[in-house]
Amino acid sequence: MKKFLSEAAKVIPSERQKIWFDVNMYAFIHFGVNTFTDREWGLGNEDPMIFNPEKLDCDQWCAALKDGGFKGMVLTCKHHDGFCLWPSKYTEHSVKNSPFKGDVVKMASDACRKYGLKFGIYLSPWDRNSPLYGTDAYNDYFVNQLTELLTEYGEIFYIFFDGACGEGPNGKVQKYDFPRYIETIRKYQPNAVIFNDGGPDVRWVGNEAGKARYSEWAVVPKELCRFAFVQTGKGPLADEGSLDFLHNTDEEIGSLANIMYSSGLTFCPSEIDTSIRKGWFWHKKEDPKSLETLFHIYLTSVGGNASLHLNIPPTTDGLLDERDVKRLKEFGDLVKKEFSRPAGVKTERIGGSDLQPEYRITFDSPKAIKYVVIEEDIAQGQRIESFSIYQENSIKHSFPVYQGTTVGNRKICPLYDPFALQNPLIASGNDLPASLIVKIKASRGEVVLRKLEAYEEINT
Ligand code: FUL
Repeated sequence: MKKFLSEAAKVIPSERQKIWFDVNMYAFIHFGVNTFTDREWGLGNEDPMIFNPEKLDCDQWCAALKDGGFKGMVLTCKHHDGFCLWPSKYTEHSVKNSPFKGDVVKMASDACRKYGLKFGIYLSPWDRNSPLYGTDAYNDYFVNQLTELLTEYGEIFYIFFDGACGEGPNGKVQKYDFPRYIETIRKYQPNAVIFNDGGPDVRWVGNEAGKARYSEWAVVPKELCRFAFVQTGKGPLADEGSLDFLHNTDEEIGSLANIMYSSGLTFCPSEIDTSIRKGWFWHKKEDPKSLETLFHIYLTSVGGNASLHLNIPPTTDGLLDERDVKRLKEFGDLVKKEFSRPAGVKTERIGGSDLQPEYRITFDSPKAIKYVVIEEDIAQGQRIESFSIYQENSIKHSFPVYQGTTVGNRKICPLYDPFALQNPLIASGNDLPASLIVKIKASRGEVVLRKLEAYEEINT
């Protein structure tokens, strides 16, 4: 057991996963024939003539994303309807036969570079237009299209593979050749992470509603991520049972109880993909989510050892909707403001053991602290299982003001939620703390923190 835990503590990210964790917040752009038919899933028989975004301006997209604090953009180059936003050599079902004519992938990737955003692609394996779908030749067609995107548009940081797999015109279901797709990506864009329901580099959080897990592990059983690189031997109970049931929709994935039954662990963090509106494509009647909802999604995704992939769909004009642009700016401003005043003048380890260290963050005077941010040095592994935060002020308190489980890349602990009532763990009438204690209560190996900071409340 001890040997397995120390192996689990040393499961580490690849270089490309480290880059992806740094990007941490990127936008999804769902755009295509569905924008013009007001649908979410196209049928594959749309006339390319309907695609005509007369005011298309990818600079406008990028400027709004920058205002929102996003560091990358992922474009739906081809959705399930098979319509390509670039003039692919391998099909007529693309922008080249639309009145628009231009190469949207080129315009979007150029704008990203101009604005310092990373560029990524979504290429749907499910293709309701291709006559080849459901045959072996479709995999060649798909790899050819993938190769065009990987070789003609500069650096790609991320590729999203949708798990959806429907019936083709010939009634057959396509068997996707994922190992070949992955090999193609590694060949042309070795730094790009691949998202798929179960990895290899980034996995789906299990819902599209923006809901994060309470305890999110990046170190997970290989049973969940069949293409990911396995870094440990089997768990102590692997021969006594199995993890056949494991799916992304489970609440418990990397927990101690589960990993004991695993035949090996891998590093595969999760992404929270959700839309700023109800749908993925633009529909005039839909409004953006509230600032409160978006901010909570931020706190639990970026602040919950995952990344946030937020969809903002362009309109039929080819511009981001002004309602969304306004919301993005409010969101970016709020995130900036909430984390603009670090309060600690001294952060030190004050005791405990390597597995249960205790830290103190001291302020120059008593302060109203709104958030504590804890980061593990994820490059060395994810280890913390649980922790508590205590206030130090004139009264001696032995109860915590915050209790958490996993940490990983970044844990944002809101002591006072800006949209909620009083934190029930903080008794009203307490005087403000002059310092905080962070106590790690359980971990799988020596705790190595990259950051420990408290942020003061800002009232203006
Ligand atoms: C899903 C798709 O079916 C949706 O249309 C959307 O693209 C979402 C991101 O993934 O599986």
